[in-house]
Amino acid sequence: MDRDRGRGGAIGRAVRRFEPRPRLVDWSILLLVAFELGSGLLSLTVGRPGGSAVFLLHGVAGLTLVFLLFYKLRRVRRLWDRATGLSVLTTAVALAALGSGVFWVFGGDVRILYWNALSAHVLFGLLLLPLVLVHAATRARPPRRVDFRGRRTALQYAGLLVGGALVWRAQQGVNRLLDTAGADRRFTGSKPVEGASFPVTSWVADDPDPIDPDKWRLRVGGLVDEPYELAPEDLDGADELRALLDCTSGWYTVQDWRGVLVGDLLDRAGADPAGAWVRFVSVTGYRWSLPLDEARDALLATRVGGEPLSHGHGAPLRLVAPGRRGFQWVKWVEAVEVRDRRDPAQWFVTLVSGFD
Ligand code: HEM
Ligand SMILES: Nc1nc2c(c(=O)[nH]1)N[C@H]1C(S)=C(S)[C@@H](COP(=O)(O)O)O[C@H]1N2
Ligand SMILES: [Mo]
Repeated sequence: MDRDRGRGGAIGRAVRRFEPRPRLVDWSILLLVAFELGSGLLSLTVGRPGGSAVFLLHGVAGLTLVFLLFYKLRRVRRLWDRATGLSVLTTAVALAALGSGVFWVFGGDVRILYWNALSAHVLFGLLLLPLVLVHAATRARPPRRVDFRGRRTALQYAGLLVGGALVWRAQQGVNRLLDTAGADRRFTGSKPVEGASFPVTSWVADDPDPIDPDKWRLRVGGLVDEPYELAPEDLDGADELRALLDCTSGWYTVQDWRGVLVGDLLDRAGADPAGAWVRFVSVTGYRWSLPLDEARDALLATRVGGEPLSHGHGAPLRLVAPGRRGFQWVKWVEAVEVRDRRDPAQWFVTLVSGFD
């Protein structure tokens, strides 16, 4: 308080006016960190602009968290005890999560092996919630009725959220003005990769040997009237699709894909009325399912940009699923299965696929 009074001025007054009661600051930080983790993880599944609010809320809540951390840090006393080490670590990881998020948004990146600024951000984000929980368990006091009392608290929070939203808005403007590498991000945060060559992205261990086309067959089956198999030459179709591949590691590319429409493959097998989902399975076990109607419009591609797929991009056959994030575009597909239900195990299977 004395410090602020000394500083006086409009900023000092605004800082004091919007400062919630200390216990509320603490508990709101916990809440916002949980929200960031939830919205961050959810955002990885969003590929269509209809879901862009998830990214907006994630950004606004993250920037609001900056204000709350500011309040929190200016009141911490320099009293060392057994829990101080953890408190310092928690603060460092919180700043790293916020900093790496903002750094990425402004076009920053660093690359170390598989890692980039966005994946570091996700890692810090995952570490943060358990740290904050343990920190809270050692330090926090339950909020009291009086902490919530009054219109003042509601107005303070409204003010802080509006502040977060304004900073978010300003961030967009600054990004555009300075024309940073973050300016042409998609709403998912991914940055463009132009041209015919784009990264090969696979999960850590999902790395099969090149597939011998003479031995490989595509199986179309499940809930169909007549299951059948196709060889590579039967799949070198003329259906074309320009589609955007958006990887959750932060890049996207628009390519012309060529192959066979899944709807045509299914028509040939004859539909069972119970069919509602279509599962695409890789030779590695990696798999993803799409609702039947969406799957019909997806493509199984043998070519990209007029050239046959390379092994890394999924030869002889890979799924092209417009509007879906990259991890759902199964590579090295060997089976298309019509099913009556979704496949919750796919989340787990894709994460561990390739590990023995
Ligand atoms: C697993 C957890 C998380 C994931 C997957 C995730 C994902 C993302 C993504 C994709 C962006 C880029 C959005 C864009 O370009 O507009 C982003 C930005 C950001 N994230 Fe996270 N995040 C996670 C956790 C967190 C946590 C815990 C915090 C806060 C401590 C946080 C704070 C931020 C901030 C401040 C930004 C920048 C927003 C902006 O300036 O517009 N994130 N995050
Ligand atoms: N079988 C299999 N398919 C996969 C993957 C994988 O690891 N295994 N990676 C996915 C991810 S995360 C992305 S972004 C795209 C990348 O496709 P690309 O390597 O052709 O760029 O493939 C997806 N399909
Ligand atoms: Mo990806």
